[in-house]
Amino acid sequence: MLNFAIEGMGSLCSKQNALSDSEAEGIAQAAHIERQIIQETKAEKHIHKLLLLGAGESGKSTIFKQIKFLFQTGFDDAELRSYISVIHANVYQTIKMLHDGANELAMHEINSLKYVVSLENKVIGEKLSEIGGRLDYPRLTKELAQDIQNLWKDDAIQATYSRGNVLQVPVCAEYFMENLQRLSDPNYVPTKDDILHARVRTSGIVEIQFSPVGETKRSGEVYRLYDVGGQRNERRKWIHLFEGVTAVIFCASISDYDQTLFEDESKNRMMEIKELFDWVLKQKCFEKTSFMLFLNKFDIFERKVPKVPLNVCGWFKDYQPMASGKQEVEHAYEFVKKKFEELYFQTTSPDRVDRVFKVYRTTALDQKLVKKTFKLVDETLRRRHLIEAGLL
Ligand SMILES: Nc1nc2c(ncn2[C@@H]2O[C@H](COP(=O)(O)OP(=O)(O)O)[C@@H](O)[C@H]2O)c(=O)[nH]1
Ligand SMILES: [Mg+2]
Repeated sequence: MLNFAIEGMGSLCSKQNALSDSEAEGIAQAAHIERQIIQETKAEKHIHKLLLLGAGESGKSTIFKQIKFLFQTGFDDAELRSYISVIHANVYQTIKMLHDGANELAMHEINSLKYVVSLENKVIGEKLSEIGGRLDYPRLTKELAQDIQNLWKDDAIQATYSRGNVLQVPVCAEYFMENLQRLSDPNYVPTKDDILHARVRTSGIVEIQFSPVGETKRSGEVYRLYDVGGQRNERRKWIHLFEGVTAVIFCASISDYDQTLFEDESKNRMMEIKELFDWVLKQKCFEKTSFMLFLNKFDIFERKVPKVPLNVCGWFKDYQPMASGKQEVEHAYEFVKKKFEELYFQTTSPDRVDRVFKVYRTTALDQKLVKKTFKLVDETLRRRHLIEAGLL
């Protein structure tokens, strides 16, 4: 409309030659702004909106960081350094959790002696527990790192760590505990792996725009990926993002089948994931949205399956172990995958072509795998785009 009006005025001007310089300048400016809006709207249409959804600690932010490393500029020096305090906080919180957890188990468990911290580490433990409870943590000095390392190696703490599923010990615990000397170096700068392991509970919404880089050229598609907080109190913020979404990347941490929720310790995490996935699938806004299901934390799943039977989780209670070793892991994985597929096909009939559903086995820490997975996601979405446009 505005375009038409401006053009019309333009021809009128040339005929009558009656506009002042400032009026002409105003008109030219309006036309410029209008052209920009049209261009931007066109460009926006090319941008596919991708939403990372899933429960807390499912790996959403790790995938988001990987995208930043893989298809964007990565983290500059200041950003890397901003993770020092996060990583040190992870260390302090972990050691406090293990120390206090050991005390708790020593008091209430039948076989309680193995959770009693040795005499030589008792004082250190109390000191570290006090530090871990502060709002502000001190710098991680070499001396403190040594204390933490000594306590970490205590048999009682190790016994407690093996009960991590009931204590909410973060999955990054072991990684950081094994790197304490490096983390406490006065010139320490976090590495890529440190950043990927660092755990911050996301609050609010962050976004990143990217285009997956092909082997030789850039993909034509541009994606805008949104990361959100996963805990229950964060989920009401999600709704604002639900319009016009090309695909939801739903992260499900499949190693959580024997764990309870951070925000409600009476609830099994896998049951929460099931309900959440079902709820997301049923959202009206997502009727034509594709679903990329990332069955994440496969590395932990693989280590857990031989030790903890899948049927400890109510959703998997009909699971029958079949083999041992690698074969059993595959069997268990296929079972879990099938459960998610069944859930999907309860809400979406298999003959529906307006919604694409793909399942990927992921370990969000594995950069090569994430890159490969995103290329597959990109291919699927591009194909879908062409079909929609009637070109395939
Ligand atoms: N071992 C392992 N750890 C993972 C994986 N994905 C995420 N993590 C870790 O799990 C923790 C929570 O991940 P995060 O991405 O913050 O979860 P979010 O709450 O969904 O954003 C972080 O410490 C990550 O490093 C994975 O596939 N394997
Ligand atoms: Mg997060």
